[in-house]
Amino acid sequence: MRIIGAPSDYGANRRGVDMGPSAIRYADLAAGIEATGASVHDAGDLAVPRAEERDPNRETPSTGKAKFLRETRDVSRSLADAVADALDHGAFPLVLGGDHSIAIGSLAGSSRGADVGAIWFDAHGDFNTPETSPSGNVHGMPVAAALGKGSFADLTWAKAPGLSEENVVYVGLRDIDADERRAINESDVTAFTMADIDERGISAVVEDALDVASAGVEGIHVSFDLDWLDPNEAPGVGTPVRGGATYREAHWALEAVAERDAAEGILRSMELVEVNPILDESNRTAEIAAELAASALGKRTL
Ligand code: 5AB
Ligand code: MN
Ligand code: MN
Ligand code: MN
Repeated sequence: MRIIGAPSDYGANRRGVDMGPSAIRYADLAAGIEATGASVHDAGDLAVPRAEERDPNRETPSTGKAKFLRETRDVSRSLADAVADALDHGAFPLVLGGDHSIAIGSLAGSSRGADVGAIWFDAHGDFNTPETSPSGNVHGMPVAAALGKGSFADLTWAKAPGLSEENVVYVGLRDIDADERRAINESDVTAFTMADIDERGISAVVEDALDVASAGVEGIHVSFDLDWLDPNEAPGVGTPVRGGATYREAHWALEAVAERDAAEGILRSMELVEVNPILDESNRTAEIAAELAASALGKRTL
């Protein structure tokens, strides 16, 4: 497997998330994955310019109020190439963010020349477009971008070639904007909220999510925003929302992904995003991210 760092914070409204890849590596990411029997090659970080040197509002007519869209495009393009290159060499791409805007690149790379599904573990829907976004922050837009919604339809780098709505599944939503809710409900994506987990349990929900994401495609991309967890577990995130997944629910979810992968070979690529070491407590959130990667890649208790 190949680790790819994407230290971009252009999609978030605050600095710090650019240090996520370092913090997750520092939390013994590679050793934890090697303990599963996988060999690890760390490809280092993509080159990302410093946000202080850039103007967030250098807009063009097509970018609307999306901030740093040009920088996001550049990072997304190089990340898409890095993910596609790993897959071409038979290596599993594990992408470390960075804010969630990097998922535009991961999805574009993972679905280059292949039909893929996606499971989105997140408090948020990330389904805004430059037209609907209340913040202008692109980390609230990557699902819409990858599906070619709104003005992203004109931006060829944003659309993930082999991704279709029918194979996109959310797990654990709990904070959606008004226009975003309308768009999700009108789309063909499948959305499980925290209330679904409360009612049915994490196990039933994740099994359903795996069925939907993997139906008729070559593999799935797992996009994991650490703010899916409850902020008491994972405080080092920029947009915390109460009422999130527990530590065990998060591990169980990714253990279920690993189990399905062992049976059907469906896991194609993964990313861990939104770890902000400035807001964290003793690197706790980065440690959880590193542990979760090992769970997804088949770490076993017995
Ligand atoms: B994250 C919000 N919906 O669009 C927006 O952390 C928050 O990648 C987006 O899920 C949160 O700005 C983005 C209010
Ligand atoms: Mn997100
Ligand atoms: Mn989120
Ligand atoms: Mn966030």
